[in-house]
Amino acid sequence: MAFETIIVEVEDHVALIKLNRPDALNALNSELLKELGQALSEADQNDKVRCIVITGSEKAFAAGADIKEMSEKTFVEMFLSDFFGDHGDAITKIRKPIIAAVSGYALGGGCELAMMCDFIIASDTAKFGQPEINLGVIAGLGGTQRLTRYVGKSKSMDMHLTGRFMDADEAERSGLVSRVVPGKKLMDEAMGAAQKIAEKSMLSAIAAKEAVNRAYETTLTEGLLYERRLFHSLFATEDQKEGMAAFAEKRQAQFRDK
Ligand code: CO8
Repeated sequence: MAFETIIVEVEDHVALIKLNRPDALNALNSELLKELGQALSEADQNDKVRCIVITGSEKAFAAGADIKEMSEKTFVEMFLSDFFGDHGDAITKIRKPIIAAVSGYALGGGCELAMMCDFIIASDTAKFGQPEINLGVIAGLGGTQRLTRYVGKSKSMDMHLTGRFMDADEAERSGLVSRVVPGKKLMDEAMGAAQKIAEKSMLSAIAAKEAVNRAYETTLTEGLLYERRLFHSLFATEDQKEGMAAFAEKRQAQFRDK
C-alpha cells in the first residue's frame, strides 16, 4: 500500500516506518496518523515482521501535532470528532515491539508518539519537549500522563509548565530514553536493537511487552502475579524448551514462535 506521509520498508524481519512530511518537520496531521496506524497494524499482522522501528528525519522526529490543521477548530468540532482520540489508541494496541529512533525535535505530539513506543533510542541531537503551553493549550496525546511516568512529577511539571526542551543527555539521565548515540549511528543502533529483538521468540517478546506495560496499569501485587502467570504459561511453548536446551548445549537457540 502506497502512503503519502510515511515511508515503510520491511527488511530482515524489521518494519522501518519513516515519518515523511519534511516541509512541516513531520508535524502529525490526521492523514499521517491515519497512515501510521494503518502501517503499524499491517506490520503487526505481517508474519515477516518481528519488530517495528519508527523514525523521522535528522532534523525532526516530529515537531508536534499539526498546528495549522488545528488552529481554527472549535471546541465542538474537537469534542464531537474526539480529535486524534482513535490514533493514540491504535498505536498502543500494537502487540509487536516498537522502537522510536529519535533525531532532532520530538515536541508535543512528537514526544508523545515517541513515548507511545516501547522504548526510545535517541541521537545526541534529540530535543524533547511538551511546549503546548506556548500555544494556549496542553498536551493531548498522553504527554501529561506518560512523561510523568517516565521522568517523575517534578521534571514533567517543569516541561509542561515552562515548555522548555530537554536535550538527549538530560533525557537519558531522566529515564525518558534508553540509549543516546551519535547522530550518524542512530539508525544502525535502532535497527541493531530491532534485529536483536527479531531473533527472540515472538511469544516471549510479546509477553515481556505486555508484562512491562502492566506496571503502568495495576498494583504491584497484581502486576507481579500477572508476570508470574505469564512466566508459567511460557512453559507451554516449544520455544521455552528450545531456549533452555540451547543454553545447556551452548548453542544459539532457534526459536519458531511455537
Ligand atoms: N505544526 C505545523 N507546522 C509546523 C509545526 C507544527 N507543529 N512545526 C513546524 N512546522 C512547520 C513550520 O510552520 C515551517 O513551515 P513553513 O516553512 O511553511 O513556515 C516548517 O515546519 C519549518 O519550521 P520552522 O521554520 O519553525 O523551523 P525552525 O528550525 O525555525 O524551528 C521548531 C523548529 C522549534 C521545532 C519550530 O518549528 C516549532 O516551535 N514548532 C512547533 C512546536 C510545537 O509547538 N509543537 C507542539 C504542537 S501542539 C501538539 O503537539 C499537541 C499534541 C496533542 C494533540 C492531541 C489532540 C487530542
